[in-house]
Amino acid sequence: MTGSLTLAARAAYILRDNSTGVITKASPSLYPHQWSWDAGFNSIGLAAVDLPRARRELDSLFAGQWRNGMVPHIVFDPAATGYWPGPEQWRCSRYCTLAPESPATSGITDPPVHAIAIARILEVAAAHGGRDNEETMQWAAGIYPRALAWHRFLARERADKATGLMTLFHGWESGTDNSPRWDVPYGNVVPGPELPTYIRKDTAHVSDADQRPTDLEYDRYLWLCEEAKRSGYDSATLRRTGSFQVGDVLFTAIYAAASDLLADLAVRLREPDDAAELRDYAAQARAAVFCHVDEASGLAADVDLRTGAWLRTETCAGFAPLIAGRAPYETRQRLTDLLLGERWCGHPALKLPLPPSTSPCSPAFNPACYWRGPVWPVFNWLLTWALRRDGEEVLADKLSVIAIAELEDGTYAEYYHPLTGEPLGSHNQSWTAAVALDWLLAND
Ligand code: 2M8
Repeated sequence: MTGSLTLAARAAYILRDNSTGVITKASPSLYPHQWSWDAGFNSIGLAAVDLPRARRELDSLFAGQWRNGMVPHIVFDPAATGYWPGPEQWRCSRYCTLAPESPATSGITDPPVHAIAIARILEVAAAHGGRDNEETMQWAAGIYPRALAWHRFLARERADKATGLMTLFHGWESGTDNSPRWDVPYGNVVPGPELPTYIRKDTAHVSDADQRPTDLEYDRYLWLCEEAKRSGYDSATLRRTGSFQVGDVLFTAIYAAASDLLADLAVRLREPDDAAELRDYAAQARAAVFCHVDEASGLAADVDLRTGAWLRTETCAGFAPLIAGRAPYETRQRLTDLLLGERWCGHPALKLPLPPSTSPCSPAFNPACYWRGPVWPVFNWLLTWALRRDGEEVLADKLSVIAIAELEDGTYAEYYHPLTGEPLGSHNQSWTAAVALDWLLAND
């Protein structure tokens, strides 16, 4: 018990230390700004220790929302240095009238976990009762129209007509940047001579540059930023011109789950038309995810929208139907068996039975490199949250206990080596601390 309280206290200190007073930096030096889906997870962790700060975290993120409803993937802290590409590369308000001038933001988006966060914050507040609950309900009513505009933006501008999946124009939009799920579509991204020269900053913040994406990958990342900028940050133009266009099953599943929760909030706020609209978004997104389950592997497959080809690399995104919710019984059963089986958590070489970002059986598995193999605590949280939501408490509890055991060294790393348990990437990563807080405290 003392052990878990010490671990929780350390996690709370990390979130305090990473706070600028306005935002929570995704990590102290590697990511000194506010990332969109990190902010969602961070607010969930903050709810366990400081409800007003949890609410402020989402408020400060939505201060960067664009006039078309898009929540950008980064809201920049004007005082922070040391991250590249920064606001001077994106220059969003210069290239698109829909971007706010202040705060400066990036021009792409991130997985829509925010309604999941709002629902979790409301749950924690309801358990407190009294004034905390009232204030949080008032806050939820205030942020709701912004969250609705965000979900409408995705339905309007990103739902692919052919597959129903959410379209991404940059691997960063998936949050799983260099995952091998994107290797084939990235092969189509050929940086032109206009690619600006640049100096990477990220590799200076990790103990070994091999834990980060390669220089070729960074050329492609920057090239896609240039493409987005040239399109005026416009989805319709990018559908014609973008050299990277994928339908992402995990992003779509998160959207389905979040739309359902936002619909529940709409009901509480007596907005039945909105609720019906959001349920419809959820149903369509969920159906798209279920339609892309690969018969042979049992995992969901992304789609390269430029060719229509399914992308079948065995990554943790393949468990998307479990996140989407309401999966048909057989799909759910097969996926949980797969999760616990030898290709995933049951692989004999793993230090702990937790899902790596790529299956150790895949030829693409690289255990020390970023999204190509390490275990990501934040993904484990999403999975345990979804399992618990669907009544799979026993499995959710079992995975949470193991996921906490991985964090016992107190480094709160960004990701962990699945074969040795070594902490990798950034240490004191906010979302790792945040999910630990939720696991350790919020279910008490
Ligand atoms: C990582 O991505 C950023 C680019 O957005 C980077 O490498 O510079 C990803 O893990 C992403 O999912 C995460 O939101 C971000 C901040 O933690 O870092």
